[in-house]
Amino acid sequence: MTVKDCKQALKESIIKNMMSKKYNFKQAQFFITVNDLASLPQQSIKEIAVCGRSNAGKSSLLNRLTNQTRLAFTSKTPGRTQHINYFSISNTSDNSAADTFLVDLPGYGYAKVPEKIRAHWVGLLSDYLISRPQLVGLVLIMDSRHPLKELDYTMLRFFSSTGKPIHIVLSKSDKLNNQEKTAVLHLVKSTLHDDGFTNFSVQLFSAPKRQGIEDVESVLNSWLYSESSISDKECLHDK
Ligand SMILES: Nc1nc2c(ncn2[C@@H]2O[C@H](COP(=O)(O)OP(=O)(O)O)[C@@H](O)[C@H]2O)c(=O)[nH]1
Ligand SMILES: [Mg+2]
Repeated sequence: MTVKDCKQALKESIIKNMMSKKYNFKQAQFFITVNDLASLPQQSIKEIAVCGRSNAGKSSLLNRLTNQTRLAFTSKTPGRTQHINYFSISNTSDNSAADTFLVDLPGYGYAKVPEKIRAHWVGLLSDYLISRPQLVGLVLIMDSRHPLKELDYTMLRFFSSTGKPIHIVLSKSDKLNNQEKTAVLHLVKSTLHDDGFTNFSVQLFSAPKRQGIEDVESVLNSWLYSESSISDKECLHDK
């Protein structure tokens, strides 16, 4: 195979992936709830985790992404029920061969939870973020009016040590005017850049206005397909 042929094959495979093998997040199905790290699924199935401070808008984003009302369930004592919810997703139209998990991590930082319990959960979350080989990327949700709180930084630091990508979703963008939207995007990007973070992306999101959902889908798809496409390197080896 010549380099030209290989590049053509690469192009075709990327287009094919984009056209036909998109993950169908709308068909996400509830899989399991776990309360501790020892009970995490054993399967070597790719995972994408979603985390954020309590009230940042995680359930609203997951609802928009998956159309699952079960995800909307909010506890009467938020921040106390600390479950990790697994949802299976697939790139087949009928979800018949689920090969990825969307992992809904517990919200952190809820003020009324005793400090000891909060610290315990931050410890569990960071253990999961650092040591889970199945994890391919982290979606971190922050209220666009209150970005980059201390615990967000804690999560960012732990996860960025793995070298895996982080996608930051700035929620409730409908509460901002255009100038404020531009400003918060710039603030988050430049602050993280100055702090030495590299493998991250940032977007705005509004659940009621349904703005930004395609951007989230396209980032998640790029993570899920990044390993399966042929690389330029392989093409050159094939000369
Ligand atoms: N205006 C607006 N409100 C939102 C948005 N996302 C979430 N909310 C509201 O913020 C509150 C917390 O949202 P929720 O999704 O339950 O947050 P969670 O605790 O992170 O799961 C709820 O009252 C939501 O209706 C958004 O994009 N725009
Ligand atoms: Mg929630």
